[in-house]
Amino acid sequence: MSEYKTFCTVCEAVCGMIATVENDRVVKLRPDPDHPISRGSACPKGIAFTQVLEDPDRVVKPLIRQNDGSFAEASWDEALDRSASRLRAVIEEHGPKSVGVYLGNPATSNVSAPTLVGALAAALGTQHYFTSASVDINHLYLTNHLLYGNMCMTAFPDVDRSDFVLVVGANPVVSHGSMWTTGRVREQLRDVVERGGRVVVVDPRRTETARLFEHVAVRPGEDVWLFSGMLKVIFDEGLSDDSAIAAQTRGADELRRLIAMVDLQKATSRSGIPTEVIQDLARSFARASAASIHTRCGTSLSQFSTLARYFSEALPIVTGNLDRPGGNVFGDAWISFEEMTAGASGWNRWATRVDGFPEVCGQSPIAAFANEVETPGEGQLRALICVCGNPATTGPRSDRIRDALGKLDLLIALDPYITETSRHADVVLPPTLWMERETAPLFSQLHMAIPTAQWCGPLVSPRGETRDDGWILAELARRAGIELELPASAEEIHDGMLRMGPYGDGFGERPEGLTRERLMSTGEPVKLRDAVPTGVLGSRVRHDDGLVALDHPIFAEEFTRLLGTLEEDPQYPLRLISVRELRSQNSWLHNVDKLMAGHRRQRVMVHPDDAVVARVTDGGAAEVTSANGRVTLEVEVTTDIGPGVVGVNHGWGHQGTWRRAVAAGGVALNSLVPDQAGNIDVPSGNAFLNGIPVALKAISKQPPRA
Ligand SMILES: Nc1nc2c(c(=O)[nH]1)N[C@H]1C(S)=C(S)[C@@H](COP(=O)(O)OP(=O)(O)OC[C@H]3O[C@@H](n4cnc5c(=O)[nH]c(N)nc54)[C@H](O)[C@@H]3O)O[C@H]1N2
Ligand SMILES: Nc1nc2c(c(=O)[nH]1)N[C@H]1C(S)=C(S)[C@@H](COP(=O)(O)OP(=O)(O)OC[C@H]3O[C@@H](n4cnc5c(=O)[nH]c(N)nc54)[C@H](O)[C@@H]3O)O[C@H]1N2
Ligand code: SF4
Ligand SMILES: [Mo]
Repeated sequence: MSEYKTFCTVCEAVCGMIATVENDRVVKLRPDPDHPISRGSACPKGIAFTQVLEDPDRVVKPLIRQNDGSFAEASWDEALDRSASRLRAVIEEHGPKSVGVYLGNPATSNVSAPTLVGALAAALGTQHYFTSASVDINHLYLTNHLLYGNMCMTAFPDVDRSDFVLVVGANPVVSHGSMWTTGRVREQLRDVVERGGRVVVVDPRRTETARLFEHVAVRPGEDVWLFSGMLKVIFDEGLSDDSAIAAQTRGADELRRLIAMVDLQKATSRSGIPTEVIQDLARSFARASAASIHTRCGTSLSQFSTLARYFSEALPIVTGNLDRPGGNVFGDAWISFEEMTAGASGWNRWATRVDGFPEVCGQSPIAAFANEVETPGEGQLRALICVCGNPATTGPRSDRIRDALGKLDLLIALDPYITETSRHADVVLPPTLWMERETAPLFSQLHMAIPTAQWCGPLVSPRGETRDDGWILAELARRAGIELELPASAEEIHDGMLRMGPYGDGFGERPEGLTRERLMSTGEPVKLRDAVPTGVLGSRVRHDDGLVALDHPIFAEEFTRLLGTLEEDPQYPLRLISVRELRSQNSWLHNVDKLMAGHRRQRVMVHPDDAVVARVTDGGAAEVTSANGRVTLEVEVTTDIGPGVVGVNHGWGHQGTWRRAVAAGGVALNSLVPDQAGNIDVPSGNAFLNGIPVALKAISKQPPRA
C-alpha cells in the first residue's frame, strides 16, 4: 500500500489529494492538508472518484456500432481503422470542412486533449470547432479580448485583501469557483466579514453562498441593469477614480456616454433590486479601501452576457480596483496561455455558415450545431469527433442537438460512458481518466489566487484497454491521413512553455527552475508566490498603447439591443434558472452510487406564491413550458427561490448505458432554452441558459413517473 500526491481534476478547484494505491488500484482518496491552495479541503465528488475509475458501466474497450444498432467491443486497431476510413470517406466526398470537433468541460486539466482537438480543427480547416466554452465563457473570452487584447486575461477577485466583495450569479460554496481557483472560498469570504468588510451575494435563489452573507435577490437575466445602475450612481455622484481611469484605460467617455442613458428607475424595475440597494452597492464598492467582484454562470449564461461582463468588468476599472491588491487581479500563470493564444484570440473574423454567429477565438458556438447539420450546402457538417463532451444534454435546444447527432454520417466519441451523446456514435473510443494518466491544472493555473505549480504522473495502470485522449486523437489523425501541425507532443509543448516561463528552468539556465519532469517526479504542489502580483496591467494588455479599451462599438450595439427588449412576457411570466448541485458535475457524475445516495432527483423549485397561482403542490408534477419546449418535473415548493423564478437542477435526463444515471430519471432541461442567433448573446453566441421566460402548469399531485 502506498500514498501519492495528486490533485482532483473534476473541477477548476484542483484540490490537492492524497491517493492510497493498493494492487494497482486507487482504494482511497483524501484531501491533502498541505496543498497551498485547497489546504485540506475537497468535496464529495473528488473523494468518490475511485468509484468512477472502477465503475462497471465504464467503457473500457473500444466499441463499434453494428448493423443492428448495437455496440460490439473491438480492438484499438479495428476501432481506429474503422474511424479513420469512415472519416476519410466523409472528407473525400464532402471535404475536410464538413468534419467538426467538440471539446467539453472535463478537458480543463487534461494535458493532451485540448491541444490535439485544436490541432485537428486547424488541420481540417473547419469552422465547426465547438467547445463547452460556448455554453459557459465565450462571452468572457470575447470581453477579455476586446478590453485587454487577449482572451485569456481574466480578472478575478483578490478576496484575501479585499474589504468589499460582490458575488453576482455565482455559488462558489457549492461550485468551488470557476475562472477563479481560490481554495477555501467559504472561509476566505467569512474572513472578509471578520475583518470588518462586506460580502454581498446577488442571486435569484437563496443559495448556499447567499445564506452565509448578505443576500440581494435579482430578477434572472437582469444583472446587466444592476451593473449599469451601479455605474450610473458612481459617475453621477463623482465616485469614480479618474486618475486610475486615465492611467489604465482609453475610451472611458464612451462608457460614460452609455451609462448616461441608464435610468435608475428602469434599472430598479428591470432588476427587481430597490434603488437604495443599487445606490448602496455602488457607493460601498467605490468607497471601500479595496473592492472586488466575481460574476459567473448566473450572469455568464444570460441573454446579454457580453454586455453584462463589460459593465461588471467596468466596476473595478472605474473605481481604481483593477490590478491592485484586494481588487480584481490577473493570474500569474506558470505556462503562459496569454502567449500561447495570442494568435487565436480574436473575434468576428468569420461567421458561421447558417446562422451567421461571429466566431470567438476561432470557434463556433454549439448553438449553431443543429442548423449546421441540417442545412444542406457547401460546408454542411457531416461528421463530428466529440471529446469530453455531452452536448446532447448540456447544449442549448438539446432536443435538436440529439436529433442532429443522429443525422450525422459519422460520430466518433471519446468518452468513458455511453451517454446521451455517445449513444449516437459509430465508434466509441474509451479514454484513461485522472490517476491513470498524466495531468496538470493547465486551465486553473490561469486563475489561481495562490500561484501553485503541480504536474502529476499516472498512479495506476489504465483500466481495461483505455488510452490517453491525446494518443487516441493523434492515432486517429495519422490513420486518416490528417497531418497535424504540432512541433512536439502536447506534453512537450506545455513543458517547453513551462521551462521558458517565469518559473521554468530556462532549459538549464536556472537549474532550480521548474520542469515537467521535476514536478512529475514527486507530484507535489509547488507554491510559487503567496498571492498574485499586481501592477502588471501595462505589461500584459496586448493593445498597442497598453491600455484597457473601453470603447468597442459592439458594446453600444448591445446596449441598444438591450433597451429594445421586453420587460415581461405575459405568456411566460416566470423565469427559469439552473441549479448546480454539490454532488453533480454538469451531466457526468450521476452514475456514482456514493454521490447518488438519498433519493436524489431532478425537480422544479417554485416559490410558494407562484405555487398557489399555478396550483402546483410540493411533490406533485408540473409542466414547465417555454417558447422552445415543454418538460414535466416533480415540484419542490421552497422559499429559497424568489417569487417569479423557477429553478431546475441541470444535467439530468440521462440515456445510454450508465444504468444508475438513467435510473435517476429527469428530463432534458435544455430542450427549453433557445438556440436562435438573435435570441442568445449576439456577439459571442454564448448560450442563454439562465432567465428563460417560462410558464408553469399543474399536472398532478403525484410526482411524474420515472
Ligand atoms: N458541485 C458542482 N460544482 C461545479 C459544477 C457542477 O456542476 N457541480 N460545475 C462546474 C462548472 S463547469 C462551472 S462553469 C462552475 C460554475 O460556477 P458558479 O457560477 O459559481 O455556479 P452556479 O451554480 O452555476 O452559479 C450560478 C448562480 O447564479 C444564479 N443565477 C441564475 N440566474 C441568475 C441571474 O440572472 N442573475 C444572478 N445574479 N444570478 C443568477 C444561480 O441561482 C446560481 O446560484 O461550477 C463548477 N463546479
Ligand atoms: N441548463 C444548463 N446547461 C448547462 C449549464 C447550466 O448551468 N445549465 N452549464 C453549462 C456549463 S458551465 C458547462 S461547462 C457545460 C458542460 O458541458 P459538457 O462539457 O458538454 O458536459 P459534461 O457534463 O461536462 O460532460 C462531459 C463528458 O465528458 C466525459 N468525460 C469525463 N472525463 C473525460 C475524459 O477525461 N476524457 C474524455 N474523452 N471524456 C471525459 C463524461 O463522461 C461526459 O460524457 O454545460 C453547460 N450546460
Ligand atoms: S471541489 Fe472540484 S477539484 Fe475539489 S474535490 Fe471537488 S470536484 Fe475535485
Ligand atoms: Mo462550466
